[in-house]
Amino acid sequence: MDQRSVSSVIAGRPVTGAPGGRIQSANPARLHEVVADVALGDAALLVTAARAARDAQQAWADVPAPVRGRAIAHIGRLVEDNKEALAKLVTREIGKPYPEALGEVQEIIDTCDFFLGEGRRLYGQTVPSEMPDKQLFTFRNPVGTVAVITAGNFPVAVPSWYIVPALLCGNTVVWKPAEYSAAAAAAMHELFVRGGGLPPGVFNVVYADGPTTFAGLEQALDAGLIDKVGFTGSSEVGAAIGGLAGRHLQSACLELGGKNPMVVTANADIDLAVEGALFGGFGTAGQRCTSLGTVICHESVHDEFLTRFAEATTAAPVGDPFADVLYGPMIDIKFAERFEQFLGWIGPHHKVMGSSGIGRITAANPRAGFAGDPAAGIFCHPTIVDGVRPGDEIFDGETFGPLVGVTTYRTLDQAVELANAPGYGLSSSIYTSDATEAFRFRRGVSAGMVSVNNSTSGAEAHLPFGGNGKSGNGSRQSGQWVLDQFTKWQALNWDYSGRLQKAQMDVAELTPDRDFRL
Ligand code: UN1
Repeated sequence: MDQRSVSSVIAGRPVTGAPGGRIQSANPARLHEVVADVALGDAALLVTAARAARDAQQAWADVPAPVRGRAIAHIGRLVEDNKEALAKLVTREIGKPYPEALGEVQEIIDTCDFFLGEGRRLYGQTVPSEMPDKQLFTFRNPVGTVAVITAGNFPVAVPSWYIVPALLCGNTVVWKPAEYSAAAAAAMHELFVRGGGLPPGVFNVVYADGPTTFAGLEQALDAGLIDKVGFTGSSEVGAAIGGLAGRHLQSACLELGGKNPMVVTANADIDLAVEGALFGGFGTAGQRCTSLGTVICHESVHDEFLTRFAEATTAAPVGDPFADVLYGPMIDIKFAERFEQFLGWIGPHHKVMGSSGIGRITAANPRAGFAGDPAAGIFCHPTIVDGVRPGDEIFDGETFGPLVGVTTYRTLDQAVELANAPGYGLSSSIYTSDATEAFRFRRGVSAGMVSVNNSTSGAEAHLPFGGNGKSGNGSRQSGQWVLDQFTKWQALNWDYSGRLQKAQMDVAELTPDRDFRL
């Protein structure tokens, strides 16, 4: 299998040397297979990249928006022409099952499809003035230079949610992808630069570890080289990045963790709910920010749901992500190690189901029907934990990995309270055949995204994506809503009366007859 050599690219030139050291990005399904040898940068390199982006920004903003839209169109086409190759690389590097990886690449194409037309819109408004011979207008201006820092569970789709609209709006970009998905990142970067014919400095990529990135970002912000930060990752790091941006009077675009609830009501279609819980909870080995956290089941259907959910989970194929499986490996060893800690939260009052073991799947701790050799990679058993309740770490905290909690409720108000209790607010779902329940849940739940009779994951690429509470600061990505992240409104008033007309003062007023009564 081919092994790539990956290094940062700044102002169109690959960076030589590795001031931050070198790491190897391995295939998590076959750890002996190195996918990329990655040269990491240091904080100074991030600052250099920000300066290159700053230098290129004005000329990029001067390219007419419809022309930038055409660049996005060409990027989308080139990604489409390379869909299988990029998806294969995603599967090899982070272990996402191949059909899901194809879906991930499709999400880039969909994002380009949406924004190619935005180049010909990017509408401002004409607004009437309160005075004659005066006209008001609004314009969307690019924010300037954008730093995008992304996780590796969606190594190409989620970055495109930032990068495509940022470029379209006339910003230049420094992208810091996850180190463990560097090969997929490098491929995407090349497709974007070549496909879009992007001038040097418009789209830069820097590989670096987390602390180095934070230090470099701080220096770049201090130097006035970055105008906007986009970050997808943990709530903890998101809070630190949000704080850093805030100190520079900026608001970051944050897409953070989730503890996404699924309510199964008394009148739910149980088969559908089980299917949704299986995909939402264990698809991508539970490593989506939208993955199902806790099933909140009406007490009258709890036993039936749990039995069927456990059966379906026990029977689900796990293993080689190129085989026909529900899920493959953990995306990186650090996620497997953290997942084992989450499993330590299981207490004596919990009932564990879903597999023949818990934790790492090995020859000594096997999983029936496993596809491939578990010892070759980092695979974990799916785990259902029944009887979770507020105050349990496993109920309150995000458990990134193949783990789903189950609890019960009696009234819909209780279900909403349980759904909101962990304090996250990314995605949520309700299975019901009662429209009133669906709308009451929508109104009460704190999540930015709500599914009815659908799982918590699998949002379409042109609806607002984002969360509240510990899941984000209310920023939204995708569709028209993300334009407010990457543009600043400018208001223009133009007085052609030839005299100074003072707002609020030199305004004509018609005389109403306030004493009139019928
Ligand atoms: C993420 O896990 O960061 O809605 C994003 C979904 C995907 C995106 C997930 N379209 O599950």
